[in-house]
Amino acid sequence: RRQADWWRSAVIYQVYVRSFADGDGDGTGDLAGVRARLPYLAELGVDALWFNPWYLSPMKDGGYDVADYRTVDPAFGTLAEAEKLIAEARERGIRTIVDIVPNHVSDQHPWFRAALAAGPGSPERDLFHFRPGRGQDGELPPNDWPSQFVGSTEPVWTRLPDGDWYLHLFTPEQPDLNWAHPAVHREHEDILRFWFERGVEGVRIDSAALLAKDPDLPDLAGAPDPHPFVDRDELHDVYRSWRAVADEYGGVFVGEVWLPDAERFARYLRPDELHTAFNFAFLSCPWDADRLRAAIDSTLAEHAPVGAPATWVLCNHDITRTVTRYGRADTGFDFAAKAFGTPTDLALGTRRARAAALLSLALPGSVYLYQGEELGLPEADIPVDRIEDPMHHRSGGTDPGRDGCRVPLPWSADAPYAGFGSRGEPWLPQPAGWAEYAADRQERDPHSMLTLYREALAARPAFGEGPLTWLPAPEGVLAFARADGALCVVNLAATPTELPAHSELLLSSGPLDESGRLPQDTAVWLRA
Ligand code: TEU
Repeated sequence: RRQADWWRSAVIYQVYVRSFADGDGDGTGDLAGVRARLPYLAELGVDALWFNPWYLSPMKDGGYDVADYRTVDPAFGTLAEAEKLIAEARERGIRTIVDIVPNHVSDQHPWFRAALAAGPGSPERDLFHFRPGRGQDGELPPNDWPSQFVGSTEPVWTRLPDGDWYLHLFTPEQPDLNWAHPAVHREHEDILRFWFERGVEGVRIDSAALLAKDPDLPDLAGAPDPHPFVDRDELHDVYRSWRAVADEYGGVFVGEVWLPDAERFARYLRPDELHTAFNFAFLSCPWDADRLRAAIDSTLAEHAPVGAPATWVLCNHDITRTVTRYGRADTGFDFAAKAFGTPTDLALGTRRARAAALLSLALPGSVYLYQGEELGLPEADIPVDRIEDPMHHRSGGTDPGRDGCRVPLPWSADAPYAGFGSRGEPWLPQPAGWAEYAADRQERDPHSMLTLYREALAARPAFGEGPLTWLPAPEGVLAFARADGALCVVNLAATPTELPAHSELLLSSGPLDESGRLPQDTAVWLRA
């Protein structure tokens, strides 16, 4: 594989720093913790690490409220330590991807503080979206836009004592930047350079389809076309400029582009725009052979014309953990709208998650692996008085929010707090039984999720870079070959299925039956 094209088929591990590993023992994950666990990540076999925002932040939205992009939050470490981490990872052949949040900043960012101080009509306010309200006394928000937090019905406008309202698609502590202002463009290109110069090789772009706004900020009622804040054409000029910056450094982008329309999505992946974007198709796909095959086919079809590799995502820091999702009757349909107390069959979910891991790792393209997925962690029930996620608080308490997939990782079965930190209680409580998932225990277990992931990442090069060909298979069975002669078969049907004759078994997500057939919810990798 050409080094320059590493991102076309990489396995990228997502590090939610706050919950990954705690180096200083205060109960919050940090860069020291990540550095100490680099041997674990190298052993796992990942190609790159994507770090959720590690910048200075009041943490009103887990660091997606950035107060200063050029400072590492003191809870996580220092800039010097980030540079060390990037270099040490590279020595182990692991690349670093940082996360940029261009739609908004923290309300503690110097720009927003200056805008507040400067008052209505000031040039400082032009960097954001400040407007007078509607109604007799300006007491009504300037428009009817809905919150971009699933489950929240709160307004996206907040009124200041001076009468002005400001726009925030997420929380009030995350004011939206005005992308019609040239200073906003210059600042972000500088931020990209800042991190590329520190050895970063990739950048994730948060909420990548939301930044541009219609300057008139029209109501959504009346269905203005084009949409006033989703997928606007101006964005493509932004990403073309960013691409030119990335190309100077050989850096790559992955965009968080949530768009239902395949053709509109693919526009972000044109050769002079983003290299890749997250494909969330599996998150809303039920565990059903026909539906999965359709999701795979449409994903590959939408990427092919622009020549961009597909990406495969089973989970991230916003999504119900995979073993839990697959253990629920409504598997995958309702991944974002969460509910308390949904019945879950974890044994079933775990079997399916193991099969899904082999399925996604066998497909053409790159794969994102969210920390803890390799341990088969379930979604945790967080006691309501401990939930921090603003999504919960802004839903009026009806939505459990996303903390259930952000619980500090279990490293050692016999250590306090399952080896996360040592002195301080973890920032989110670990549920009973968490130590059973500890990495050190799974390392010694040939049937653990961790062992499966290690073996899969080691065997994955067998699939090569070539295209996918579907093979004839019974109802409920997915079978495909890749150009290099490796095969993947997944059985979702109740009846066990025969494996192709004269093939060598490379890896299996679970035991075959006594006649050597593949049982339900099991996947295998074979060499023809
Ligand atoms: O998420 C973007 C986004 O649109 C989310 O609201 C998403 O729809 C939701 O989390 C699904 O459950 C990104 C980040 O990934 C998220 O963590 C941030 O809260 C959000 O942007 C604001 O920066």
